Amino acid sequence: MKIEAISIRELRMRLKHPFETSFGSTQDRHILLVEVYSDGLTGYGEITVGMGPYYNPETTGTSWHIFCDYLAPLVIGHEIPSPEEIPALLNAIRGHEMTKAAFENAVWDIAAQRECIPLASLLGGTRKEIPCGVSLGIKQHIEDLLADVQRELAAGYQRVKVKIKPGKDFEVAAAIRQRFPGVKLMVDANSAYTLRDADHLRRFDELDLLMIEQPLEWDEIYAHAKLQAHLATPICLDECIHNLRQTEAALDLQACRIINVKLGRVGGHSSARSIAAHCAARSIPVWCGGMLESGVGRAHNIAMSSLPAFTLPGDVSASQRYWDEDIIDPEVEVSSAGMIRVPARPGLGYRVRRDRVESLTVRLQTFRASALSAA
Ligand code: OSB
Ligand code: MG
Repeated sequence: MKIEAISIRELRMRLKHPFETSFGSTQDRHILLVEVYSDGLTGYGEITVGMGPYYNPETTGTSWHIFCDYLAPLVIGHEIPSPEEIPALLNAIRGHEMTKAAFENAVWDIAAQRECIPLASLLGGTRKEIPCGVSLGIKQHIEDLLADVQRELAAGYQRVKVKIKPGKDFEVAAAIRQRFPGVKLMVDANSAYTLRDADHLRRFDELDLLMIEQPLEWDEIYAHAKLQAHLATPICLDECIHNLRQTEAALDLQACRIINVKLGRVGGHSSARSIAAHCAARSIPVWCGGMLESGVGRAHNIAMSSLPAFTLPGDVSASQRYWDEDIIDPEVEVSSAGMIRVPARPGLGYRVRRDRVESLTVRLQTFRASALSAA
């Protein structure tokens, strides 16, 4: 397919509630949407970046810059045989995985529309519905968090993840375990600890957690191997994993027993699929993480989660947990059994609400193949 035009736009959307992690609190989201045009079709991707460089090094500002000044000129007017060729095409750009992922994923959306099949099927997905968990932010008062857990379990969610940070960790998880003895529970530290905290982290072994997510530094695989040898609780890596090579290294080093796959962090569907397949071959469970996405990013997460390797409930949950009004129709809904139905319509399987997208847009840049060749 020929990349005839591409655009990047920034939308402002406000989360219903602030979301706090060990690296900070977010409520106002600056959503970057990418649209790719080819053969009369439009594909959508979302750059799942945060406003500041706190989860990973990318920011809204760097994504805009890399997309407009480096990525768009590299791909505009190109004939792309298959979306799987895109990582090689973008290889010259080091890092900036979230920025590259949005473009690649939009091309996957077009490829699925061309074949008139759901994106999930094109990726090799087999699940008709996916199991869902929730990620709960840090709360000032433990009673508020316990009420959150109560509400999400009543809504049907199958597992609960709580954010932790030094000073708000063991007691928080212990209180949830005590109040909800049977709940599938895990914690996510977002890199808030170091190996010096190994004995402290070992206390979590009492709490029968599914896993502890990314306890140590965001770029440090080896220290996680030392920590995993010290803990009974499985470590799940999030921030550390950007590609298949790092996945192989982490598994060879026994730095974790579970991997959180995020489409943005690993650079798009091709990379995510290769990581998932590698983990499945080594009997390592994977699940789909979230980045407080709009409906577009969420729809891509649902398609990826339909792959057979995704055996654990992910952080993919209902639109209404985040937004008063999403930008897709229908919104993502979760059944009382805690499942999301994988759409059977072609492409992403949700209609992007153009009118709503336009009204939320604060900046827009478009690149056209014709304009480029005329210049
Ligand atoms: O570490 O999984 C994370 C949100 C922003 C940045 C990092 C993370 C998260 C979440 C939210 O946990 C998951 C969601 O989208 O609900
Ligand atoms: Mg995480």
